[in-house]
Amino acid sequence: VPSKPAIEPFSYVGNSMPNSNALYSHQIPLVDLSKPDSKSLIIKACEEFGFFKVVNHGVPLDFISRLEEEAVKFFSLPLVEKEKAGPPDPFGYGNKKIGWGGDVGWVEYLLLTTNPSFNYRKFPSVFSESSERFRSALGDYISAVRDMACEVLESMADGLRIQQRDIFSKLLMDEQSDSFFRLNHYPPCPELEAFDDRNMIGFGEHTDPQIISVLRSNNTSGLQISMKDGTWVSVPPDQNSFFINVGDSLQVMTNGRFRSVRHRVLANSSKSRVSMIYFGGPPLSERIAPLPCLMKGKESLYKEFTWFEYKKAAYNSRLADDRLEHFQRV
Ligand code: GA4
Repeated sequence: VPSKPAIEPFSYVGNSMPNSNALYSHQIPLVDLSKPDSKSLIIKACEEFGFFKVVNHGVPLDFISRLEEEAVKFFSLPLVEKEKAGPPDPFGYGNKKIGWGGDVGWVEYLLLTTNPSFNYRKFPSVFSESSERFRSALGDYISAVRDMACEVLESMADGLRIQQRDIFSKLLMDEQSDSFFRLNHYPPCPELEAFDDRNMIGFGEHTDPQIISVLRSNNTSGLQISMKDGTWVSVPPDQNSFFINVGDSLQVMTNGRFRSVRHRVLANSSKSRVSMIYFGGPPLSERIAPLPCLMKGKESLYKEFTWFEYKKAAYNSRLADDRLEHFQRV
């Protein structure tokens, strides 16, 4: 009889092993950005899943491996060193605690803004003179991934037949854009080996509040997305590709045509997972509402809000909450 798990305060979830209910990668929409059919595939994926994988993304693999190397170096530091960059307020180093509502996960992370000067001033222990490598790896990676996210957003605008191609991408390119960057480390959780019917939450289920998120991980599994009917699907990891999430703000701007995808990460019993995510958000003062050109006589499903108002509400919520509920028209 297996004894009680050693780690208590964390939530275990049902009996779906990371791969027991896996759909294979061909069931996760795959978009080749170099192909002419990419626009229509992106639209279909955003409507059905709010999620897809991209290849031929144009981000140099060298940018990815340099940043991963620096991230691994950072997470290998003694805890006291990492804690010099914490707690996250919301930026900084965090361990197990996520947000301010009591959520926990089997994860440690570094949450940053995409504004480099802020990061360097605030976290001298991370971005010291001697770690010029970390600074430059981060700068190169973020600007390449932001460009790719903008290309994807412009394909979305084209696919939706919106005249102004940069209607979404201009929000990420704005100097005042409130975009975040996150490095996550999910350590292996050996206690899980004793059970073949248990999982531990690495990062609890949630939707991303922003417009678009671009995720890349090493070759360790763990990410799952929720289908419309609520079933969880494991996403096979692919370290050379990116995964795109539709965020709540894009769901609102498309008046619900695109779906903000619910997702979560399960801990692995033997392998570390390292992920890096760019969250493309609008300026704080930006008004978020369904685009009139997408309404065509339809009612707006949402009340208008500023990104600042939405974020304020988000930080008072629990990870799993439906944050759009308050902004829905009844
Ligand atoms: C989810 C998406 C991003 O990781 C994040 C998260 C943020 C945090 O970790 O501080 C939040 C979460 C995320 C949504 C609800 C609030 C805020 C934790 C939390 C409980 C950086 C973001 O923007 O929203």
